Amino acid sequence: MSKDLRILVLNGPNLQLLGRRSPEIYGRQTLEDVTQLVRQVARRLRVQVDCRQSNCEGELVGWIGETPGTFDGLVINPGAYTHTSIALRDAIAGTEIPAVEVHISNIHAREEFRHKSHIAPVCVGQISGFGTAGYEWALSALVRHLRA
Ligand code: CA2
Repeated sequence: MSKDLRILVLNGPNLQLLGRRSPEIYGRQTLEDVTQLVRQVARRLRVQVDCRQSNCEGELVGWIGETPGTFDGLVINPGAYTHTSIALRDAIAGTEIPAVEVHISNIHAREEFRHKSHIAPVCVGQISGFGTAGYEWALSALVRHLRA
């Protein structure tokens, strides 16, 4: 019996607003709905998940820094820090944790400042534009990568 994989699922700034504002961009599901979806997928895949959200860059960096020995992989929607945070990128690169970046909206089809991700180059891959279903695919893609 293989050991359960432990996956940290991080959501960045303002994602606590999901389902309450801008449904034309982000849909109607709340962050709690996303967390339920991720937990359901985790049960099906037989992995452990810990879902957290923070508006604070330093807190996200701290959580990533604590992953060695505690988590095997990371699913992250860095929110607007995607486009600004070298600190988050360095945290992922520094811990060498296999990570998948997820976005609800298609960042490449939006304003130009959203086209650049500082995070994607240190991730296994990026899923963008499939709504909250992207979290399901990010988790299953990461688990498949970790088990390969
Ligand atoms: O599409 C995504 O998942 C984003 O990461 C969402 C970020 C945005 O800055 C990225 O460019 C793309 C914004 C998260 C804030 O979410 C809100 C939800 C409802 C109402 C207002 C903001």
